[in-house]
Amino acid sequence: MKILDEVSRTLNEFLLVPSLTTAACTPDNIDLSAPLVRHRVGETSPIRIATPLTSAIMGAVSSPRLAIALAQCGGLSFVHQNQPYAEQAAMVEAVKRHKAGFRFSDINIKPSATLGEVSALLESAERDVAVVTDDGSPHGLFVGLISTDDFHPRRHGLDDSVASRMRAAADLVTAPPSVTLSEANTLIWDHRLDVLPVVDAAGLLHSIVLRRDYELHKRFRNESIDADKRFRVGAGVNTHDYRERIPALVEAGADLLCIDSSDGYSVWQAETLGFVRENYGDDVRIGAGNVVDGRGFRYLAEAGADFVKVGIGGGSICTTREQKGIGRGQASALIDVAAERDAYARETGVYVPLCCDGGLLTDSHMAIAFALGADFVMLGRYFARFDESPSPLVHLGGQFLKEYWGEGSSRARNVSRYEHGGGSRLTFEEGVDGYVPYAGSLYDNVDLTIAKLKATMISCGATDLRGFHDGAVLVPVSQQSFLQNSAEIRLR
Ligand code: MZP
Repeated sequence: MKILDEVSRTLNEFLLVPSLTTAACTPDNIDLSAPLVRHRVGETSPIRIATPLTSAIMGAVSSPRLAIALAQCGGLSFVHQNQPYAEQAAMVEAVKRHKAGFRFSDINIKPSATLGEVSALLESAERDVAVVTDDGSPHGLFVGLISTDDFHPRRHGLDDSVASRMRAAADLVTAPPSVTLSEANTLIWDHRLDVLPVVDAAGLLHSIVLRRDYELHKRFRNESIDADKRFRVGAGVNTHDYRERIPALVEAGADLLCIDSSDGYSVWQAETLGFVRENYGDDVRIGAGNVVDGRGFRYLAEAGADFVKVGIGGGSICTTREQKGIGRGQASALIDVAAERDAYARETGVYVPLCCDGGLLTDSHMAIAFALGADFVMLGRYFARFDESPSPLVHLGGQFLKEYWGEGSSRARNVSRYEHGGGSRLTFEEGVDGYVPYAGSLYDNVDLTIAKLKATMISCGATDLRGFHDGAVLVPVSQQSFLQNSAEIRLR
């Protein structure tokens, strides 16, 4: 027997102490991009995401709709594996079928060009967006966006609030294709529009023009897309049917795989990783987990894992700690595993990224996780609350709620994740089936989370996540100061 010389700590038990904020620390200058897969130290990871958020490998969370929305915001979803592999592969295909992003035109377009001419130009060049460089008006420059095929707000990454602003604008003012870009600009500014719908003679939406400083412009630069202009998507696999499931997912176009297990420190995971390396070399990328200490990390890293997922028992719907007495506070687990990741990188010259999975209940928990060394985070409860998650929206006791259930609950019966040696039966539950407060659109909430993470990094004098971790000064909070952190308690 061995008893660790520490207390198991959660993310809630730490605060960040600010460091010097320099002139370089502005929101636009902060880089939240993260490596997803192993790479040589000093080189760039072959798969990176612009926003370090991934969605949990859960039936209540990661559907094609959520995967597309999250990819549009720069993150990545892992489609769940608790279903026949043909159905999971179909979900991956559904994400990959959508054409991603906007192709920006480098054609120099004059403000005197009509909307109809610009549209034809873009169509022939197979581009979606024209940046108009000078319209000579006192209002300055603007970006003209002309969609060359049917305009769908979702397909073009517009969230609900933007789509409704667009509908409101269409009630207010529209322009025919004969209008010049310069005239369109004047209309935009006179009517204070974000978007100007261009409507043809039959009254059908033909294209739209965006105001120059339109925030959408930035979002498209962040989208998680492949070289072939498809949204990127990940998929969960298990250690049982991987010989059939992995080829099906690879064929469907999955960009990244992850072994989905509540306890990843097992020979079965090494075997699954071995299967991938043997059959695909480095062409297929696969993460493993979950582990909570350096031993688990090293075992999986040496077995070839592309990233390692950290966290046992911390998930919001998880009862593993009560049922089996297994787990570790998420902060303690991260501190231990991040130290091992860095030691492994020094010894081998190979960096294996860490994913902090489970129990991230607030945006500040995410900030603490990054400060403690997570490269990216995986979230279940967070995404389950949004419009885009597949779970039903219900109205109970005057409140809007979304259903959310654990993979170890009787509802999910994810036996391949919660193997108890009971064959295809779930011998006992390790998760609950409940509700989370409905929180609206993923797009709006991810924007808010990004704004908060950037604000934290600014206070800590960091401009990227690695610098944030390296320079972070953290302090454990006492029970008393923990209580004082709550404004509600201070106000009593
Ligand atoms: P959270 O974001 O809801 O706190 O946690 C999500 C994570 O909890 C998942 O990514 C997974 O690792 C874990 N999970 C999923 N189902 C269960 C369960 O039924 C669970 N116990 O712990």
